[in-house]
Amino acid sequence: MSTYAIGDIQGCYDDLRRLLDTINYDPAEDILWSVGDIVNRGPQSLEVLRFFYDLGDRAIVVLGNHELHLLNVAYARPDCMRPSDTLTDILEAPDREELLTWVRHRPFLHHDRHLGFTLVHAGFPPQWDLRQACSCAEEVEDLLRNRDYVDFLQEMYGDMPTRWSRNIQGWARARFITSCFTRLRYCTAEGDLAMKNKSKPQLSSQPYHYLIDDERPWFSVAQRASQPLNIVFGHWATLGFHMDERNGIYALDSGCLWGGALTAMRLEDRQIYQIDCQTKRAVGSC
Ligand SMILES: [Mn+2]
Repeated sequence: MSTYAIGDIQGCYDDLRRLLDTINYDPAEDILWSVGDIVNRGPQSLEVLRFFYDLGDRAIVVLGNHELHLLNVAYARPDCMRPSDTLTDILEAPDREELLTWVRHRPFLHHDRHLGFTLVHAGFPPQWDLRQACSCAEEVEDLLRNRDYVDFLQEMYGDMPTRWSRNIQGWARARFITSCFTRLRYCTAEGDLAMKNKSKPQLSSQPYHYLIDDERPWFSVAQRASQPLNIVFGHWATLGFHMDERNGIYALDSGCLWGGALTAMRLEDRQIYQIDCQTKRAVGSC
C-alpha cells in the first residue's frame, strides 16, 4: 500500500488517469491525497469530482479556492460565475447535490502523524503551529457543514484582516482562516498576509530572498511556527514543483492546466512522479 499526494488537477481528468497509470495506482490498495482545486478551468471537472467522490475513504481531498468557488456559484452567488469557469457540467449533473454536499464536507487541513505529512491547499500564516492550524481548520469546516453554510459562502471572500490574532472574531476570523488555507502565497517580513501579490517568485542565488516590496513566500518567513512540519500544498503554478526537504516544503502545483506537468509524490519514500501535460487548457492568468 502506498499513499500518493497529487498536485492541482483542475478538471484535467485524462492527465490524472495517465499519471495514475504511470504510478501503477491500485485503487484497492493505494490511498490518494489531493491538494485541492480538483475542479474548474479544465475540460472534465465532473469526471474528476466523481472519481474522488467514488473513492470514499481511499482519498483525502482538501478544499481549494476552486472548490469554494464552485460552492459559491452553486449556492450563494450564481452571478460570480466567470467566462473561464467550466463548472456547468457539475451544476447540471443529476447527482449534483450529492457531489456538492461531499465537497462541502471536505477538510481544509489533513494531518497524518504516522506518515509525518500535513496537507493544505495554499499555506500557513507564519504564526500558526499545527495545533493552531488544526483548530482553525475545524472552525471553518464547522461553518461550511452547518445549515447556515450559505452565510459562510457569502462572507468568505476578502483580503482583510491581514494580521493574525487569536482575538479576531466572527466573519473576519473565518475569512482570515479561509484565505490562509485556500489562497495564500506571500507574506510580509512581519508575518502579515500579502494577498494582492500573485507574482512569480524571483529565485535569486540566495535561496529564499525573493523580495518584492519585502514580501516573500509564506514558507520563507523567518521563524514560522509551522517549520517542524512537512507541508504538502498546491495552488501556486508559477512557483511550480518545489521540494525543500530541509524546510519541509512540498509544493506540487506544476501547472498541469497551463501545459506544464501533473505531479504525484509517494509519501512513504518521497518519490516524485510527473507526466507532461502538453495541451494548454486555459487562457488568462491563474
Ligand atoms: Mn488554488
